[in-house]
Amino acid sequence: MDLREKNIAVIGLAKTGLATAEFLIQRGARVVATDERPVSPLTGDLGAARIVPHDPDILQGVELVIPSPGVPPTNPILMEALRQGIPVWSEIELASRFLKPPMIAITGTNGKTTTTALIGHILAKSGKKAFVGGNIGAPLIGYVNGPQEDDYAVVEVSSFQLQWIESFHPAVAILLNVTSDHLDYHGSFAAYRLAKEGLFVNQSANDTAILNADDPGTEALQRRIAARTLLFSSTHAVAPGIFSDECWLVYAPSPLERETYPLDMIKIPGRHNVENVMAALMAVRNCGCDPLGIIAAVETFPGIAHRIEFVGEYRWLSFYDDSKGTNVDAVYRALDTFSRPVILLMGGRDKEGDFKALLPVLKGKVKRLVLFGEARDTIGSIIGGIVGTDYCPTLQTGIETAMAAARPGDVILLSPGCASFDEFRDYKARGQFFKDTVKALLNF
Ligand code: UMA
Repeated sequence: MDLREKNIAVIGLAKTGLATAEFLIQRGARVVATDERPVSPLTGDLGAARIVPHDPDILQGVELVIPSPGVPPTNPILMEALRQGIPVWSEIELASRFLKPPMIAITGTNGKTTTTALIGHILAKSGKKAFVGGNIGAPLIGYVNGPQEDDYAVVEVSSFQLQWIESFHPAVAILLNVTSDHLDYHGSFAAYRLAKEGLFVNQSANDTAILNADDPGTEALQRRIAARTLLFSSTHAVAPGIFSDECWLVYAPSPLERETYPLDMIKIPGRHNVENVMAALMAVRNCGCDPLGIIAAVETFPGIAHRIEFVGEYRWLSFYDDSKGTNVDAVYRALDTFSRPVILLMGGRDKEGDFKALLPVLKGKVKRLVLFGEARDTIGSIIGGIVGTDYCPTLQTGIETAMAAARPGDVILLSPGCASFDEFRDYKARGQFFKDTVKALLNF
């Protein structure tokens, strides 16, 4: 694809937008760039991009628009571009047109960062070179701007990125699960699911689709996709695919092949992580990694930060940081991993979460519910009072309240079920604040 002299608008100038503008400039495109926040002058090659107001008028003469993932479809520039029939592509759509290594793409409401990191970890331990990026951190567009010397590109993709694709085409595509999230962006659960399912639309019979047999939408999806499908299930036997029984993962890619893997190779907690490992395992078997190497790699996978991460123990109290749990299903899964009484810290900025879905687990698992931040009253109006509930303006006061209520043997879990933006830059900053505050309060 020749980008020379093409007029392209880049909307949003954080990680993705800056990397996109840099790529486009190096390919000879004429770039106008805009952000709703004031932007400091761009330096180096990026200085060639013209910073313009955040206004639909910038679209005059523009042939392609690249919005950052965080730019919602209701953004006036995007709406005007669509009205005028100007193509809108996400950065992954653009990047995929220049990508050389085969792509393993991972999406899902929960578990996609863990699964992406795990696939990268197994490939590396198996002696294969892999780029690991996308929604997990390094934008794919930055990678295609470099030498691309890896055997595989392992790419976490979000529904925001999938919203604006045309020809995006992974060789291996994984959909881990779909539960309610980002309804404020997509408008409905159906639209959210549709965006996620975009992962498979350009696949052919030579590609592989890895699907969760326990997800209610999978059967219908399977009928619509052209790729060879492998299933995973943590509840029943499936074929072709992988399932878990009491002690083993049983992988049967065809009627004549069967491999078993010990369940206790998985050190990261929870049934959801068994599912993540099953999906990752099929992807890396597809890349030729051998079973013994896979077992050794899974055994040494430490998990990812801010995902049910053990912070420390003090006077028989255990602290866990699940700041990455930004939707209701993630909270459900986090609670499911504990057998001890939990004091749950939930709150932040609501994304129209379906909080009542927590009702079945609250009574059995949660000893006290500490709601904090902007969404505290909204959450409280739905699930407050089922167990003892506190309302705190900030995470700091929430932590202090949780500590005051705790007794030896309790778990204090931050699993917010909401976005962090009411108080923090992102979920990482929120998780780090939790860890630092807990450590300071306890004088670790
Ligand atoms: N902006 C506008 N106009 C708007 C809205 C935003 O100009 O109408 C501007 C903001 O002022 C800001 C920029 O756009 O300067 C922000 O863009 P962004 O939110 O897309 O930020 P990036 O730094 O580019 O990060 C994005 C992903 N962010 C989101 O999806 C919200 C990062 O995922 C991703 O790691 C990064 O690209 C690299 O691929 C974060 C995330 O929260 C971790 N993802 C969601 C999730 O995992 O649930 C999907």
